[in-house]
Amino acid sequence: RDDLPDIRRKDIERHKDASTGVWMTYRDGVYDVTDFVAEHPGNKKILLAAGGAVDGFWDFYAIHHTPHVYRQLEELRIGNLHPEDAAQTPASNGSSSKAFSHEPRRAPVLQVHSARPFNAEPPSELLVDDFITPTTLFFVRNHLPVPAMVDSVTVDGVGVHRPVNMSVSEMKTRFEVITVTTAMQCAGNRRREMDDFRSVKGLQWGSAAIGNAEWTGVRLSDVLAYAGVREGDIEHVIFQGGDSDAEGTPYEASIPAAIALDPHRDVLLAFEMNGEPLAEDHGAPCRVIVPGFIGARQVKWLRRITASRAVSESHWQRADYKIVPDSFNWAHDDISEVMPIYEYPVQSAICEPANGSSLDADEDTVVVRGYSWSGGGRGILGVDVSVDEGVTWRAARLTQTPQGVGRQWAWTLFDVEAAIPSDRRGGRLDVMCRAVDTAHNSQPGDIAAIWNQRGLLHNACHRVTVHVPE
Ligand code: HEM
Ligand code: MTE
Ligand code: MO
Repeated sequence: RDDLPDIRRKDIERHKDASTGVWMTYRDGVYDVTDFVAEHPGNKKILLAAGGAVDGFWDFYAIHHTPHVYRQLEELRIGNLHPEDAAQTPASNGSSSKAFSHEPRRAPVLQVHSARPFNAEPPSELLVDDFITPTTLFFVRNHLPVPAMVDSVTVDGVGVHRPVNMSVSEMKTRFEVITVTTAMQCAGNRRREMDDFRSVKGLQWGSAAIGNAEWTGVRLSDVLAYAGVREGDIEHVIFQGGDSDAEGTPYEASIPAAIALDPHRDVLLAFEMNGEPLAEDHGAPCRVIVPGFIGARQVKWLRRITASRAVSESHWQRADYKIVPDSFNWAHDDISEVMPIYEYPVQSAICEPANGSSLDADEDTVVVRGYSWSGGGRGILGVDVSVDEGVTWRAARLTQTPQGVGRQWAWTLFDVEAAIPSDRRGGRLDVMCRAVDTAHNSQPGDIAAIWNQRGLLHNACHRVTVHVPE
């Protein structure tokens, strides 16, 4: 960037707090992040690099190595590191290789958003081929490196008069083992579309950060009852993962006690997915499954369960996974006061035809296939598809499995064959879908109504644009 001044390392080192402004470097760029610190999605961690280089930190927090983050960083650029200092900056030291020594092999078909920690989703066309998503196609959302094997789960906290420390094989002998089919969706699913509308911060997920699987395990309510935990004593149940950040802070999340203690909510300590022991990326040997909730509460590599009067103190519970409206001011408003997201609202998306694809030349109809789902155990009543900008809608055929009122945890697949309007020949066709759940909630028509700073819960009406040959 020739238009910007050269800045000496000594000057940068003098800018490490609010009084002087906070500067940092990445490669040979100098950035003023003073105003960005409060809204940084990774919270105050950014200050570890104040007055210095982020390169070494980003070895570990490699989620930053995406075009999306680089673009946001460039907006903060104020200069170039003076060539003499740049020559002396040690390259990144590779300190992360030890932290990432437990990463498993992954299916090459997955589209990778971040290699370290690993975040990937399948091509959405493949998602609708199976009602039960094959494990190798199931999206992976890791905030941190995959940990070394966790060997047991402990239960402690308020009201626990029988402390528990058990391995998976002990769980199997002590409690009833059940299998529950439920979809799991990341709260960031479809974020890329929201970002296209107006920039948001976070991984650029397409529409396949969702999957539907059979989970086998024991009921959390049984385990809590065994430990002596009773409703009324606690408000929340906290789950701690075996994965931790560069400073040793583990992944953690919590759910309301009323959900955790209710056997009808089917909250599981799961050790199998689709009839096989859990894969490493999905939380082996044991993870929490909270049907109808966003993925972030379903803690993988489960190590500790704590009965508590308050929500988890973790970054992911207190500062992330919250709907932050436009008007929220990061410097003055308190993010911990904002309600954490638990249940997912009603969602649907078209997987076939794929956005941007071309239809077959000799067809006069288009087959539209996709998924729909709603959180909180609400089922799907119907999915409609439109090929004329929403003027008329056609009901799709649904594939679903009956699970009982209020416990419709699995997703619903849909398909419909629609006639291609003749005036679309040789041009573009927009295909839209919208679902209605059993509480008669429907999807918002446009993104503007639900846009939020972190790009979460994007469930506005989905649209794909395809090319129609002559
Ligand atoms: C997350 C930007 C520096 C630690 C993020 C995200 C962005 C971002 C956009 C969201 C990423 C996503 O979810 O896709 C920046 C910028 C920086 C910076 C522009 C400028 C210098 C740092 C530093 C650290 C750090 C120095 C650590 C020492 C984190 C962490 C997260 C994060 C822990 C959360 C990751 C997660 O949700 O799993 N940052 N960051 N960041 N950042 Fe930074
Ligand atoms: N549990 C731990 N320990 N660490 C994590 O990073 N990610 C959460 C959740 N559980 C996470 C975790 C998020 S945000 C989601 S969407 C789901 O796991 C994804 O589960 P999957 O990777 O099995 O698809
Ligand atoms: Mo997530």
